Amino acid sequence: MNTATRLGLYAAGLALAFGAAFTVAGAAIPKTVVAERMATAAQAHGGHDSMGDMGDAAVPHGVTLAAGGYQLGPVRAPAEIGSAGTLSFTIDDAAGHPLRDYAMSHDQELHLIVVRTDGSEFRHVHPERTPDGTWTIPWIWRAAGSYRVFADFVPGGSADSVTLTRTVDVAGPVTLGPVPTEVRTARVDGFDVTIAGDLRGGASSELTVSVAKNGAPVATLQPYLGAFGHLVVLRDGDLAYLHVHPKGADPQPGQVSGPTVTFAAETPSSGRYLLYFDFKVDGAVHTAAFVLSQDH
Ligand SMILES: [Cu+2]
Repeated sequence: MNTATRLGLYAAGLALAFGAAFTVAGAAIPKTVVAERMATAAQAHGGHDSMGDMGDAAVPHGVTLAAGGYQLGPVRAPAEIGSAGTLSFTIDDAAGHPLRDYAMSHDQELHLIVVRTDGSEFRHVHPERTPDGTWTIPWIWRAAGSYRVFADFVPGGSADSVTLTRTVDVAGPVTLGPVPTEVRTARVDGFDVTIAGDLRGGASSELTVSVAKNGAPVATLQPYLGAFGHLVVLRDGDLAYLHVHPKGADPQPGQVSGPTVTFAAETPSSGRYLLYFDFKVDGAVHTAAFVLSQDH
C-alpha cells in the first residue's frame, strides 16, 4: 500500500489563514476563509492514502463542502453543549439526491471526523445510514465552539475517496487555549504514546508512534478498521485533511502488533499540523493527539 499521501498544493492566499491563529479565543479559523474555500471549490480530490497523491489539486483535501460531484448536506446536531441528540446529514449527488451507494473503505462506508477548530475534541466515528441515505449517530457536544465535520467516503463504483466538510457552531462558553508548537507525547486512557520523526515539506516523512503502558511496551495492538493504527493529520488553520495508514502489510485476522506503528505522511507546506493516532487494545479504541511543526 502506498501510504504516502499529500495534502495537495496550497491555494494562493491560504497562507494568510494561519500562523496567527490559535492565540485568539474563538478565532482559530477565520470563517471567511472556510466559507471562501467552500464556495469556490467543487472539484474532485482523489488522494486517499492508497489512491496515490493529489498534488495536482488546487485546493487541499477536505476543506470544501462539495467535491467530486458530491456535496455534504446541512449537518443537524444539538445546538448546545450537554443536550443529548442526534447528529445527521446526507451526502447529496449532483442531482441533489442523497447518495445511497458507497464502497467499503477501511471496513466502513463512511468515516466521520469531528474536531473543534482549535484541534481539541477530536472524534472519529462511524454513523449508521438509513435506507433513504441519511447518516445518523447519537450525539452530545462536550464543549462549545466552532467545529469542523469531515465525511470521508468512497462513492460506489469509484476508486477515489472524497472528503467533504462543514462548520458547525455549538453555543456555550468557549475556552480556547493556545495550541503548542510541538506535542510528542500523549497520555490517553492509561497509555503513554509517543511520536518520533519530523515532517518535511514536499517529501515523505516517516513518523513512528510507540505505545506503552505502565512503562512497558504494548505489543498487543489489534487491527482496527483494517490497520494497526490510523493517523489523521489536520493542517492548523484550514484544517486540510490527511488520513494515513501504516507502512507494511495489512493485518491478518487475529494478528497483533506493536509497540510501534510507522506511517509515511507527506505534507506540502510549512506550518503546524495536528495529528490523531487511533489504536485498539483489548477491544477498545483510543486516540492520542500530537502536534508537529514543519519549518520548511
Ligand atoms: Cu473511520
